[in-house]
Amino acid sequence: MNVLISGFEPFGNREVNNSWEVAKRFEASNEIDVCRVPVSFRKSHDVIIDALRRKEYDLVILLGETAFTKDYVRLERLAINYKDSTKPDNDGYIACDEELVRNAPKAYFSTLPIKRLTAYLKELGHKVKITNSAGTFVCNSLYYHVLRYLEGNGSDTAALFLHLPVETEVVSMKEMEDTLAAILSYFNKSPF
Ligand code: PCA
Repeated sequence: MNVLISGFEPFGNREVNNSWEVAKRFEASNEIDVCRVPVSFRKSHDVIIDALRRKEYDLVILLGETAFTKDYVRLERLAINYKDSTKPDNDGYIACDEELVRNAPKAYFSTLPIKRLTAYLKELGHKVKITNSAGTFVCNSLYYHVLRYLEGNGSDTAALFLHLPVETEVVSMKEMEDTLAAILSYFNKSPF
């Protein structure tokens, strides 16, 4: 099983990004490629789409961090064709009430059966929740572009975005890592 896991570089006033800190823990694993993505509306998806062009993956897990949730890892159900931000991305760009792609679908949904997956993770005691908005900043943009690319190419590659908390008091880094490992083992046992 070939898996691609991505995490973002730091942004805002943070010196690390938990998504990259977790992604890189999987660097040495067999069959897993890991890549670090810039927090850039313009460039983030190019990094992933280039990787998808070079190699066939069964599963792509995109990771990002969010300050809006402390108590659980968010399994993002969908991405919307929209960007709007109060803070600049790492290129200094502030999006204002814009579409990501003109005349394109309003949303794309994760191609994983995330209800089943979430139930499985909860049974194991992981702190997870399905959420229905990945926001309107770069994470949503990356997710939208990747899902659009996969659908447009009739790809069988499954994709999911996970938002990890910035704060690690309730959900530790180890717990985030274990949650991701559980998702991979679920996928291994019963490919979606
Ligand atoms: N979080 C931001 C972008 C990069 C990241 O880790 C977001 O939620 O859009």
